[in-house]
Amino acid sequence: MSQTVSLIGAPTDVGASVRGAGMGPDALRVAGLAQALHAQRFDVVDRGNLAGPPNPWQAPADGVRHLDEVVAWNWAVYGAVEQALAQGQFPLLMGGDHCLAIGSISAVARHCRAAGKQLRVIWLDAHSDVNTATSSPTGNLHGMPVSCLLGHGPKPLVGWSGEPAAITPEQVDFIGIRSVDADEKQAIRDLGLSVYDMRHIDEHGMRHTMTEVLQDVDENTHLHVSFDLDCLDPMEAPGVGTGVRGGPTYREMQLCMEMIADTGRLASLDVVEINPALDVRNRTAELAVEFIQSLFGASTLAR
Ligand code: Z70
Ligand code: MN
Ligand code: MN
Ligand code: MN
Repeated sequence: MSQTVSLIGAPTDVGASVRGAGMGPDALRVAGLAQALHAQRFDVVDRGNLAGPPNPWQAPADGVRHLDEVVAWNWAVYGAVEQALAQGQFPLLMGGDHCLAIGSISAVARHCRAAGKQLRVIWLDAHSDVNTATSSPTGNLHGMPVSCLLGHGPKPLVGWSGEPAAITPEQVDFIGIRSVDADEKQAIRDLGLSVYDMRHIDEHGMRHTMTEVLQDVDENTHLHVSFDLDCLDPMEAPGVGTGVRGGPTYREMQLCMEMIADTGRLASLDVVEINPALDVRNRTAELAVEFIQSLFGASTLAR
């Protein structure tokens, strides 16, 4: 019986610094995501787009922008991911901005606890997304999802997994990081987070980096990948709101995806921060589809 992939669209940019990521789900559909997975012999169910409030485009209140809207969208995401997992399907969240990982990973964490699985999160990003309401220079919640999941975010966004924290610092590894705010640097040290920044990748290579990240993945591991497209170098992926130069190349990212696929333990995925308003002929969404194919086991020589 082949695995069913559940595509969940969350068309919003309420947590972002730039408008446009709300068009991400349709950009992925236009780029042929469902057809690509189907060609790899997966069953694909497109659940369509979730509904939620519009972006009010307000200044921060108590250090965060659009808290009510971010809660509403994440609540919808939480429900859809929970439902897909309960039905034995693979939830693939199509964002939307990265604040949506709060709902997605909270649902995954609850599922893992009930199923006795060991959750591991791989955070592919240019940014470390570990700001809090007090540390954030912008108030944008797409810069805070990791803190929320670790139990340090604004109260309405914490505790959704049924525990005070959805994940512990040991459960997450960051790959490709090259933009970290001053207070985030302190938080990374205080929390002991595993950050494989671009210098690490330059010095040790993607192969060595991913070997280290994946070394204790076993049969009982549920691997969740949270893929922010701005992880890539903007030369490869121009359609993102906050591109930072100096990211992984196409080849490095392909190897990263292939090595994750080789574990056979990938069980849920977020694809976020694609901004079609800033893209060039849907290149970034098409690139995302290629990487997703690799994550799902496509390789040059295997059938
Ligand atoms: C900055 C902040 C961020 C994504 C930008 C930027 C965070 N550290 N995350 N784009 N995906 O505002 O907190
Ligand atoms: Mn991010
Ligand atoms: Mn980012
Ligand atoms: Mn680790």
